[in-house]
Amino acid sequence: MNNYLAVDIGASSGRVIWGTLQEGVLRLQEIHRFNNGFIEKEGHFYWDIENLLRQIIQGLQQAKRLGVEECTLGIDTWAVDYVLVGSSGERIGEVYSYRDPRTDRAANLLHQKISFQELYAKTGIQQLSFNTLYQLSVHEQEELRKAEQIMLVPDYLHYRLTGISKSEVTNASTTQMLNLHTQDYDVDLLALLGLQRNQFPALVQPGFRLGPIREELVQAYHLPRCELICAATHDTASAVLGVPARGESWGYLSSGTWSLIGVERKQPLTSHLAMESNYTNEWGAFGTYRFLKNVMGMWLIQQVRKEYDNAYSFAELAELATAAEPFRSLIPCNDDRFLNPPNMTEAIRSFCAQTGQPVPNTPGEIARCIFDSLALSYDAYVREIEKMTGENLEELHIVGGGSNNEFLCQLSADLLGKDIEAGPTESTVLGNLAIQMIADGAIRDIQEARAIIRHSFAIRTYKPRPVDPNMLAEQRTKFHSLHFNRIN
Ligand code: LRH
Repeated sequence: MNNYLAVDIGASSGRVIWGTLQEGVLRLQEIHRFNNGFIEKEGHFYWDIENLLRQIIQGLQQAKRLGVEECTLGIDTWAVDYVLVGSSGERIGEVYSYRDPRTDRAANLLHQKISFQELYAKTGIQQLSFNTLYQLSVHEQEELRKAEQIMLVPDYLHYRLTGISKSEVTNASTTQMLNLHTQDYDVDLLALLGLQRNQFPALVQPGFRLGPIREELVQAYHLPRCELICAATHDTASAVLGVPARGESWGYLSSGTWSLIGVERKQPLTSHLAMESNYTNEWGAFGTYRFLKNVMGMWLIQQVRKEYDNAYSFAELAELATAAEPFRSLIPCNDDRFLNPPNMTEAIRSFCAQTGQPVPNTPGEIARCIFDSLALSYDAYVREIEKMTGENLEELHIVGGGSNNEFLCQLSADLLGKDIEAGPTESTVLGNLAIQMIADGAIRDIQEARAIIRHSFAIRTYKPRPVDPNMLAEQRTKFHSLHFNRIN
């Protein structure tokens, strides 16, 4: 029996999970969990990359204590953020978080040199203020000049563990610097930033065998013998691989800090409407594209929960929301004001006040406002995706931590009038492991992996309940009018 380890690091926590495949059943064991989050220093936000490395090492040590002598290992993290590496392999400067305010005006400035239309035609990537392209455009010139290599976070973790630097495509596509036509970094875009192609490692596909963990690390930390295999290193790419879908016409909602809502396609979709409505075409494993929309997801409730000093669990907040008056006040979840406000509860309340809506006061009212707004976003975007692709989505899968939120799953099913299949919560880890298992021949292909996931984990179906059509039309109109800005 082979041992597969997945390191999955999100914006708020990371895990090391041990996966095994026995008689066609995939089993997971969480062997290490740690917190993640950005550190604030003088008005800027950074990741603690050294701590992430330490935590991976600790997870590997724990695996060894549990009897794992040999394994493969795949790493996935959130997208877009990067590390600059100097000529002797040293890290240059801090690793900025994508929620750092330095990019507030970066897109506007860059669009004076190249229009968003041109950028979209090249890359098919949505405009998010924090795409790597925009981040690099405002990065300290001095540091950039010294950077021999620019690596995205998981590529850098690979590099530190193996000494090998590659640029894995699923995550690289989120830089907004890959050209859909040449299938490589776009040298003209790089030139706009004063960068060169050789500052970025060679692109590789998920499943690429990077090699063993460096011997000195194995010896110094008593690690198991581990071969690193590139997972789909963008967590959303892994999450979509882990969707237990059947057939062709399904959509997904990967629900974590972000809600990523979309479809898997064999071709990118860069129509005028897709561009205007700001849909993205992130690259997936096996030559697929994730045509999706980012929705400011559980981040909204995570922040509110912190502001109540974690006095309520997520389940309690959902329960309080259930008891609160429905559709009393709504927010445009994707508005930049909610990206990283000093206080989320206040940002929500002041938006409601400014727009003449009742101001939510209690935790239940705030949570209800967030969940109603999220469900209306899902409803609007699924319908928009169906319109743009010309396909009716027969199944909508909610995967990730948010698939545990019964209230939100049921509300989304009701508004959409569609069955929702919720689970597994661990789809990102499962997608990460699936790539390793396919790479070593234990699983034939992604269809087989999805079938295995489907029968290895509990999946719950939410059937839509009847909804008053007038109420639905009214709320949809209200939601639409709040999202006045098309680039959201
Ligand atoms: C989700 C995610 C998402 C990106 C964002 C930066 O964790 O990777 O797909 O847009 O973080």
